Amino acid sequence: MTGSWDSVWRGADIATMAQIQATGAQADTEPGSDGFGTIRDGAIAIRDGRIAWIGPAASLPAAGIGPQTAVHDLGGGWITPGLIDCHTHLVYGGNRAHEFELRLTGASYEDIARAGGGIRATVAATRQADAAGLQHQSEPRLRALLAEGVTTLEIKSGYGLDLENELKCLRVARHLGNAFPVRIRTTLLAAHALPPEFAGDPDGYIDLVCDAIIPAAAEAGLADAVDAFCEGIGFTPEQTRRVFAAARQHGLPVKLHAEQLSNLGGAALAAGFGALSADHLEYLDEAGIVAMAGAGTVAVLLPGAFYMLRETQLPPVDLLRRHGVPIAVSTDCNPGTSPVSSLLLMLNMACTLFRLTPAEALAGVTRQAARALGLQAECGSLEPGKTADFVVWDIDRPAALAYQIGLNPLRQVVFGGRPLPRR
Ligand code: DI6
Ligand code: FE
Repeated sequence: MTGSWDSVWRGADIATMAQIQATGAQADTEPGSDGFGTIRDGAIAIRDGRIAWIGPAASLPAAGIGPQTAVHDLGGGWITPGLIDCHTHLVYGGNRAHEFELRLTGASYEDIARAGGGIRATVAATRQADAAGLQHQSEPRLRALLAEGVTTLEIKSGYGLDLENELKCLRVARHLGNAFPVRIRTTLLAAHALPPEFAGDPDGYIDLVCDAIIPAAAEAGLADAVDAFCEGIGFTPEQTRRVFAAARQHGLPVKLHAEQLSNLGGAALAAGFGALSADHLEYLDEAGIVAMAGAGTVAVLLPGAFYMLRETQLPPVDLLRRHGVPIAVSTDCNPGTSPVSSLLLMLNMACTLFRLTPAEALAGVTRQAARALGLQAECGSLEPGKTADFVVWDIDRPAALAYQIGLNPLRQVVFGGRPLPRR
């Protein structure tokens, strides 16, 4: 090897979360065989912010450790990839605690939306805030996620609903990525709800989205993807198709809020556009699953929204498994249906509510979440060449991350090879 490493971290077990090859026998000592890609008593060597070597500490090539190499002896614990929250609406103004109260006395989410509350209430508060105010209101949510080891995060717009305010939200999201040690991907979700000024004219609003908002966001480099809410209280499949066609014209990949409250065939539509992900999916049917499997579209499950809405229809997890659809898990951090800023809690809920195994749930907030953002070559698992984003936890087995509620066992975050200041 040429030259020495910048740093080495050793003396912890590692859940690499690297993909297991489906074919070929897996020796017990190789990573991957337990679903966590475990390396016992492992070591990670870092150069230029990337993983240069990873394996059992006993096999670490001594030649890589030079006088400049910072060697961190951990003395136990577990290392996982930095967590990835691949579906959030983290940038918004105000809150909807009052609607929470209304829902507890019997009003449904759809009732409140039809009465002008819901998403539109947040739109009013978001439009009212300037960029600095919006950032200020969003920061506590971001800090909470970072405190639990999130190193990559998606943020959607969708509470501006006009050109100026959608771009404002995307700029705030980008700015958060510069101000905090986190990789942020932005998604334009202008087709989230009908703004009041377009009441009765959804097609007119979709014209604005396709002809003005998507082109402007693409031109300004403010969006990494385009999303829509395909639902009875959102937009029709035909309107969604127009949004996707405009995204494609501007070279932007798509994602979709699909089959959350009803089955409109949104997941299959999204798969037809090679979508990165289809999200929610409680009402997804097998035809949609087959389409997703064929397109490599990730199923993003959002147990926080399921829980808050007291939904009873479970996403078809067994069928997703059977068809080999990758499953990710995320907070859906938003003021209405998922006021959640804890990805660790989502690990627990993915297991208790959706019956994911702890290994599937952890893959859902690492490797599969990276895939849902098109970042699988960059992060989401600990392998040579990938960014050195990882977390050291005070746990004795990875399942503990999904097991404990309200206890944060995080010891240390390393982001792009740099250890972040301890809490
Ligand atoms: N589905 C959701 O769960 C969120 N948006 C969406 O399309 C809810 C957003 C909100 O209620 O503010
Ligand atoms: Fe959402």
